[in-house]
Amino acid sequence: MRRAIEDLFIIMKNKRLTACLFWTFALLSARGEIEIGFNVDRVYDASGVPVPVTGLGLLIADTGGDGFGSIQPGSLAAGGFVGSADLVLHMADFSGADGTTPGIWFETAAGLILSGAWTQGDTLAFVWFPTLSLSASLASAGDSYGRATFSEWITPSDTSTVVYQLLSGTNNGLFTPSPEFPTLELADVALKASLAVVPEPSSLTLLAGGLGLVVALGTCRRRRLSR
Ligand SMILES: [Ca+2]
Repeated sequence: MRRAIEDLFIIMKNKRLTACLFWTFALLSARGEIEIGFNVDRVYDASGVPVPVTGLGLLIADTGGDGFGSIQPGSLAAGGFVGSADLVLHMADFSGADGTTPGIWFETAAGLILSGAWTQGDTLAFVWFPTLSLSASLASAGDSYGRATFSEWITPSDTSTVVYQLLSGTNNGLFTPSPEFPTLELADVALKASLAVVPEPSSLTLLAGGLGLVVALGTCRRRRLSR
């Protein structure tokens, strides 16, 4: 009888362990990884020269739901934020395709997990910094960059894989539009790095304060002269 009771306890214990393992596995599966492939066939620097293979490309997500904000000075890194709460999902240089042809960014952001403010449906954008590199990824005021976004580039659901594309009218021919891979095709002029890193708000305040002082001094001088 005692042996039978002991056996029963062991069976119950094993069942609890099995149930525990099941729920742990279920929870891990629910937080599945996302994979985003991103193909860029040709983007340019501010003057229209294709981005060198050392240039920096970033895949970012609009986690704040307020669009993509102006980038301020600071170090760029995957997992960090730029603009207006825009999460950097992936960062790489332009050497991922053949390593020699400028302008091509061919990357897969794998192992991403939705967390914090980053949720399914958040719009994605591709950002490129022609003059920065992986070894010099500190954005300074005045650095030029480009940004492209498309309503069909959205954060997919858990455990899904997507591929998005950005093409130019005179691309390198490596990628072509495909219904499988939501593709934004733009004219070359729209693919130039025509934006610039803006000074930090504190510098702007100082600048505004400085301008105010200059105006005030000018007014005082005019008043003295008119007396
Ligand atoms: Ca935002």
